[in-house]
Amino acid sequence: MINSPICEMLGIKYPIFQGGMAWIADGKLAAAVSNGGGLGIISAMNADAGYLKNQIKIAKSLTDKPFGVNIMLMSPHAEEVAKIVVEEKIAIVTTGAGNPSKYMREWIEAGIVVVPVIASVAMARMVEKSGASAVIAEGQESGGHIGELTTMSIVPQVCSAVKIPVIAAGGIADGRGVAASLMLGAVGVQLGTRFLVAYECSVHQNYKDMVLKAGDISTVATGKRFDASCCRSLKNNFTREFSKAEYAPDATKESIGLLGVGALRKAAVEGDTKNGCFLAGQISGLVNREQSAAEIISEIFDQTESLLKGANQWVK
Ligand code: TUI
Repeated sequence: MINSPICEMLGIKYPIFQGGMAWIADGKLAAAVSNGGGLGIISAMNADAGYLKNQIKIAKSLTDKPFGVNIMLMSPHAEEVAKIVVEEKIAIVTTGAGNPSKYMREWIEAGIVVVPVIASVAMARMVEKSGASAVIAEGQESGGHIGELTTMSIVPQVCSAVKIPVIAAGGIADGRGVAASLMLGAVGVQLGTRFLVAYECSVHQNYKDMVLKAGDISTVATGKRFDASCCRSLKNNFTREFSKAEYAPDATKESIGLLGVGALRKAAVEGDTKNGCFLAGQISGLVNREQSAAEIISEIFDQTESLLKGANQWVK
């Protein structure tokens, strides 16, 4: 049995979070992960309060275990969904793609456990000061919006810089990744890509098939030229067109920003393999099988346990 301080803090069996994947992480997936002993997370993505309320209702109808909500701070509806998590008495909030400090007082006063996703030591220190209970240190192996550092580099540096517990994210899909994360000093992990192919994940089947077929070099990070919105996704016609436009001499941050509008929906809802943006992590090549969320979690932690039990083979 693998157990860590984050399990007691959040009331979960296994120290694993499901990533708050926009257009993908809905109430049904979150409930399945929480029922499997992890922490399911609903993505508030760029939707309004009504969408989030409905997904919370669905999750509450499917599980009595704790689950979280991820607030994407670049969302135009961030202010209103920040209020909904208080009203709905959500136990855990994770944040992404920005600095959550302006909301933290209100959330902490409401008794919410706040766990920001950060991509640098500076941001980890800042959110610790603002009262975060833990941080998710995310490496650039992740799908979606990413920072500069790799998981191998960011996790130990954040662990050395802050006193609060650190969760590792980016490039983790099995027990080897979990065991390695624990060795780097993390007390838990967050996985997105592997849960994308869970039976309970409602994303379009074409999206799942793209991940299942992907290999080690199937993803690309676009948006580096205008560094505010670097994003990792599976290579396809959309990423090729995006890269061409990004490096055109007359490209601007604004013109590039507009190209991505609607592309996540096209991928996740319509399964448009040509024009959709299929956010996925570099570990996609290891994700080859559809399973239930509970099976994914128990398989990962069985493997973690046997690896850690065998670890002293290296100590002579
Ligand atoms: O946020 C993510 N992943 C994402 S966000 C996204 S974009 C989107 N989502 C929904 C609808 C429409 C668009 C796709 N994937 N991961 C967490 C994460 N946060 N990674 C990196 C960061 C981050 C970056 C900068 C956190 C803090 C930060 O601070 C910036 C600053 O102010 O210095």
